[in-house]
Parts: sequence; C-alpha cells; structure tokens
Amino acid sequence: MKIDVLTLFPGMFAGPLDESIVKRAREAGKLDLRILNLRDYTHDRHRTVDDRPFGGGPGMLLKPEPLFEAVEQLKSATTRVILLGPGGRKLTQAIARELAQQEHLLLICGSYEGYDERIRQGLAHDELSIGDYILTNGALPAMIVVDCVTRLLPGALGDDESAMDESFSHGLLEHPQYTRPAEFRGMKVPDVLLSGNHAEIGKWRREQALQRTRERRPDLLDGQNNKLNQ
Ligand code: 21W
Repeated sequence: MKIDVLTLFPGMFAGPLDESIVKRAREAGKLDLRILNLRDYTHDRHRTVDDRPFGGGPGMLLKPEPLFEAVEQLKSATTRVILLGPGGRKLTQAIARELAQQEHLLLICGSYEGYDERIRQGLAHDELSIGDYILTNGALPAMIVVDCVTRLLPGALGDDESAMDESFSHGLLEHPQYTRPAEFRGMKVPDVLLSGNHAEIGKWRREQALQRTRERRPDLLDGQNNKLNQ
C-alpha cells in the first residue's frame, strides 16, 4: 500500500513511523510512506498556505490553491483522499480495515484553524477525526491512521502478533494478564492462572473480560456499538 501524507509539520513524523511494526512494514516494502510538506506546493515568496476567513473571526484557514495543486499532482484513479479534522467521522477499527484495502491513501493534515470548505467539496473523499478532544494539528491523527492501517496489511504482523490479534477480536476488553514473578510486592497472580487447568483458565478470562467491559465500556456490550468488533 502507498500512503502519502500532506502536512505543514513534516518534522513531527520523524520517529513514530521509524520504529517497530511500521518500520518493519516499510523495510519489507509492504508500506510505501511519503511525508510531504504542503508548503512545497505554493508558488509565492512567502510560501503561503493559509489566509483569513471571509466574514471575519479569529484564526486562519488553509487556502485551496496549494492543496488542489498537491492533490492533483499526487493522486491517481485509485487514490482515496482523506482529510483529518476534528469534525470528521470518528475513526474505528472498521474504517481502518476499509482503508487497509485501498491501493493509495492521501492523508491531508489540517492546522489548528481549519480548511476552506472548497477543499472538502472538491478534493476529499472522506474526513476523519480520531476522537472527541482538540489537538493542535492533524499530524498525530495522520500517524495514528498510518499506524492502525499498517498493522492490517497482509504480513505486517508477525505470527505471534497475529495470533494475539485474533484472540482479542471477540469484541471485549482484554482480561488481566500476568507474567513472572508469581508474587511481586505482596501482589499475587490469581491461583487459577498457575493451576494448569486450561478449561478453568479460559472460563476465568472470559468472566474477567466481561466484567471489565461492563465496568469500563458498557457501550461495547451493545453489539451494534462494538467498535472493537466490527
Ligand atoms: C483543532 C483543527 C480545532 C481545527 C474557530 C476558530 C485532525 C483532530 C485534528 C484543529 C479546529 C483530529 C477554530 C481529533 C483533533 C486537527 C486541529 C477547529 C478552531 N474554530 N481528531 N478556530 N481531534 N486538530 N477550528 O483536533 O486537525 S483529526
């Protein structure tokens, strides 16, 4: 899969996408990722990307020309153009799975102020938010999209990671887990996990997962709402 990211802050991307599973996917040629500076698609001396809103008010808006120029240069017939903005559809695992099927994603990061509406109208197939809180710009959300899409690419996860993924796909929160030592600072690993009785262990884990989900994320127990599941 190819992913292009258009951003005003390309420096923010150094690091998070050069580690771990995303790094491995890039090195294996499963992910072809480019971080592009929106200012490189301007033509004026000051490399202007934003301007004041018609009608007045605070802040500046990303102006259409550099984004239209960039998208027209970068896109092909198979590109999905996705704006990142706090007013977009909330990213879910189902949306990530849909994105992972695409050949080419072009992610556009906003700055704090917002987009001229014609960017939505004329360029974007979709607009995504990562959740209901306000960030300073769309760079971290773009990295989150790259991260959750990359791990869904065929062969991106190792065997262990894939197996773990499968065992979590029952749509509940994870049950408590422990490793050695069996007792740490007076806190004991539950006896059942040391028992070797796999039927009992399975039953305990299901109960714990259900109880934890009821307490922390009752919304997930309504099948229609289960964003971990579907
Ligand atoms: C924050 C952009 C606020 C626009 C009036 C005057 C991308 C994001 C972002 C940002 C506004 C995402 C305003 C969850 C996020 C993002 C920066 C609204 C401010 N109104 N997902 N000025 N949260 N955030 N405009 O913040 O670009 S995806």
